[in-house]
Amino acid sequence: MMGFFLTIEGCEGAGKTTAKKVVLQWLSAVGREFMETREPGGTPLAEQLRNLVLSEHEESVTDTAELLMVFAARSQNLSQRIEPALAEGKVVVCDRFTDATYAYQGGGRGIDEQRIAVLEQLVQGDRRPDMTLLLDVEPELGLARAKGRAIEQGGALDRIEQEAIEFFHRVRNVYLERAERFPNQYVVIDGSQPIPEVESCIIKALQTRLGSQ
Ligand code: T5A
Repeated sequence: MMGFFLTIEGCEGAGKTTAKKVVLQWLSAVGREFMETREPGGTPLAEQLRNLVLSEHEESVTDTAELLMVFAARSQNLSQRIEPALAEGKVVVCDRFTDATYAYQGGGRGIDEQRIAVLEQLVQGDRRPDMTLLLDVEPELGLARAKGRAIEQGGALDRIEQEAIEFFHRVRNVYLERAERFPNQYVVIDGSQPIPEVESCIIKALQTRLGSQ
């Protein structure tokens, strides 16, 4: 069986974690082997890089340093976990991938798309997601949810979550532009719907793309 690379994307609080659970349950129910991971992260070293990206520092973090850290983490995750799992024919379910880099470092920070594309090619070669579930919500709603969850868990917002609302509007716009540009890859799901409706959209998309494999 061929491996399948599925990524889940969206702004803060769009419902990715909720979506991931539905995907994993569906894969178990149909008996498909899977491996789950997230970015930045997925390996011990990549998780350390994640902490560096998301935590606050006394010195300011340059946009280029942030970009390189997410790609350094990605290189580790690809070589240690993603490529081996795909080679074994598994479905890889990854919470965010390079589309997040285009959205956050490209849209949010304003780094030129061509510069990101150079690193994408260097780190990934021709590897691209087979399918991306984009949970789309207005940033105001997503951030309110993320804040609600942070309060519930007694945590604080991370370095990126503290950006101004305009940052997240730019992030969202890039995601939606990419969804239009790559219609075979993207499935856009309205993440502002109640959870049961979001779940049934996800299951429909999985049946369409993976049901016959
Ligand atoms: N990043 C990442 C980059 O800058 N560049 C990169 O290349 C990469 C890979 C990673 C951060 O790193 C950045 C982007 C991010 O800022 P993360 O943990 O992946 O962080 O992302 P977050 O967006 O912070 O993840 P969250 O956990 O906040 O959001 P989720 O997973 O989308 O939201 P979820 O499912 O936990 O839901 C949040 C709350 O809303 C409720 C849930 O119950 C939960 O309480 N909820 C709903 N409520 C009502 N209706 C619905 N439909 C709901 N769906 C969820």
